[in-house]
Amino acid sequence: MPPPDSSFDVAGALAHFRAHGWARLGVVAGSETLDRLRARADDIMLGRVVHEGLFFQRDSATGRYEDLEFGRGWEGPGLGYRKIEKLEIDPVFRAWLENPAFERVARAFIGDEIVIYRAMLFNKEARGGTDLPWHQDGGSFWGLSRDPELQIWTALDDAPAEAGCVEVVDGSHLGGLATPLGGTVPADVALRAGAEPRALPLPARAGEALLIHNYVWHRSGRNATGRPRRAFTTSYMSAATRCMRTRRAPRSFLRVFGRTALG
Ligand SMILES: O=C(O)CCC(=O)C(=O)O
Repeated sequence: MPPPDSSFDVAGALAHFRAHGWARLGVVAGSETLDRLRARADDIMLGRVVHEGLFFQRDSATGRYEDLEFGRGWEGPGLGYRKIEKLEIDPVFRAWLENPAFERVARAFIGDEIVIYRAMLFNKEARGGTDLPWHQDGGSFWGLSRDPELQIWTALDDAPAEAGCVEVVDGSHLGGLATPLGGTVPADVALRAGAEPRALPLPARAGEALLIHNYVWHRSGRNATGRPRRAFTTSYMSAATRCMRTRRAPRSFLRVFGRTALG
């Protein structure tokens, strides 16, 4: 399952990532790995593999982000789930997010003590899925002592522009948060920044990984290919990061990659 970790230009990818807010790591997953991850994604959506504690959200009926429903969890077998979170619970996805290529990137960017904030599937089913507007992954909504920066996104299927590939506003991470809350970039802010004409599509082949800065404005459209477009992403951060929420017990975060740095 693990990709050959020596074949990636980690320094080059991280230099691009720092400057642009995103970078291509290259093809990290071969066909066997992809088959295993895709099958696992479908088994989880179809209820053939069940884990206590996964977070599910179905696509909206209209494909519009504004029409999404919240708090409903798993709603029965089907492939129309927009996202599934807490996939670190699942051994197949857990093994993937700890693969040696990602370990090299995370150690080079973060250091030796690494935890994850989240590990999730972004799914756009063959019938179209849901639009995801410009957003940033951080801010007070995330409730952390400092915002994470490094997300590694793996295409489980080909994700050309027509499938709703990830799009970014190149370099927008350098401007910090659009709002203190983080999350969706308000429409007027996006308009003033000229986000639409600056939108840079990042089509990806199945197996390819992208580094996505938490603060880079990113979005994805609906899938018009008639084929599923699944992607798995993990947010890595320093183990020094603390959960600041007070209304419930603070979260503790899963440590990854063990404690010993790769030689
Ligand atoms: O894959 C997608 O459509 C969205 C990706 C994304 O928003 C993320 O990885 O944070």
